[in-house]
Amino acid sequence: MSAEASSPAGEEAPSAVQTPACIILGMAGSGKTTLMQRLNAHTHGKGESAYILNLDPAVLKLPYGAHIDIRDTVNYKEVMKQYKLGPNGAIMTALNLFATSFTEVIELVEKRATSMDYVFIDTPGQIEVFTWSASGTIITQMLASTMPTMLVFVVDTPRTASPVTFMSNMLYACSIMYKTKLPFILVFNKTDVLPHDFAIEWMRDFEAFNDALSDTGGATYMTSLMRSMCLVLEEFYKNIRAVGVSAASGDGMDEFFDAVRAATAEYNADYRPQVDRMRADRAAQRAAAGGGAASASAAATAAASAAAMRPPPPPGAADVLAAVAAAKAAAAASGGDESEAAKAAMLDALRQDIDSNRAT
Ligand SMILES: Nc1nc2c(ncn2[C@@H]2O[C@H](COP(=O)(O)OP(=O)(O)O)[C@@H](O)[C@H]2O)c(=O)[nH]1
Ligand SMILES: [Mg+2]
Repeated sequence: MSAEASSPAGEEAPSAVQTPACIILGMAGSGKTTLMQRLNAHTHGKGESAYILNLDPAVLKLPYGAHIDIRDTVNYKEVMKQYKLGPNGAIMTALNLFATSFTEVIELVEKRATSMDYVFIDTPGQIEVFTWSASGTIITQMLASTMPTMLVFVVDTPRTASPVTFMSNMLYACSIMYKTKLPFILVFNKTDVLPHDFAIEWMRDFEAFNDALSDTGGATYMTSLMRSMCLVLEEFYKNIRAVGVSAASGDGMDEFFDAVRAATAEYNADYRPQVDRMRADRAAQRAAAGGGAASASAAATAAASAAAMRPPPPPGAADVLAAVAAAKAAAAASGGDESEAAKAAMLDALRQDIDSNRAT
């Protein structure tokens, strides 16, 4: 941290952690947790190591040992009682509460990850809790600004064999990729039950998918909608990697790790430059908080040029990150506890999300 703050402006930021972090996402029951177990076993089998995070507060039993487990910080059943929430609201609130300490989690991961080969992150059963919540976005962005981060979208292959289901799964995956702009790996799981060849064929060959669609319903309005959607998806397919695995049998692991390497390279080429600009931005903010008028104006210039170069991050997370950075800087300037200040700011920013969640 201090090295980064003291590096002269314009100089290449010191290379951050190079360990790839895989955020495992997918619909409930797609096999995220089983895949986590498999990835953990596979890495250890190869004499490599992995740092494991569980972000599912509602899971009863984990088939792998987690280095960081959300359940150690937040009691999901208590959250349900205390905030009078149903299961989904409680999972989301638990994730929000956990996010308030995520600055510390990141510091820990950053420290440990240098001696690890991979970081794997399990997410809640219900995908939307992670992908469409403020805390999920913040957690993703914080990881992505620390190390090569990729999204691993797990699909239940046997349950996506109908063209219409396949299409809706792909559109969902596509929406998440464009929301985060992170490297994306599509994992067709459970290939022991049904091989994923059909999916790869549908992704590569528009006509083959069209034929499959025609077989299912004829010329209904749905199929014509699907055909237009297909054109949208062609672009998505070009930008992602797809592999078939069986978390149960361990098939396809080598292909998966090839995809992780490719996604890491993509992160370093496309996403890392944005992160470096953000780092410069943050260093400038720190300088502004701690220095005199001259450094403040230099900071303002640096921040303005960084803002001009970078595509706008999704709303919400950016505000929260800025609020946290400001609170930390203020605490540092006044000799207060930075970590407590960051926590309070994060909680404040997330409270809105908790409230809107309670209303539904
Ligand atoms: N046959 C088969 N079943 C699997 C595979 N992966 C997961 N499952 C099963 O799918 C169910 C849901 O798995 P889980 O990992 O809990 O899914 P999650 O909700 O996405 O974390 C469990 O019954 C698993 O045993 C697989 O590769 N093959
Ligand atoms: Mg799970």
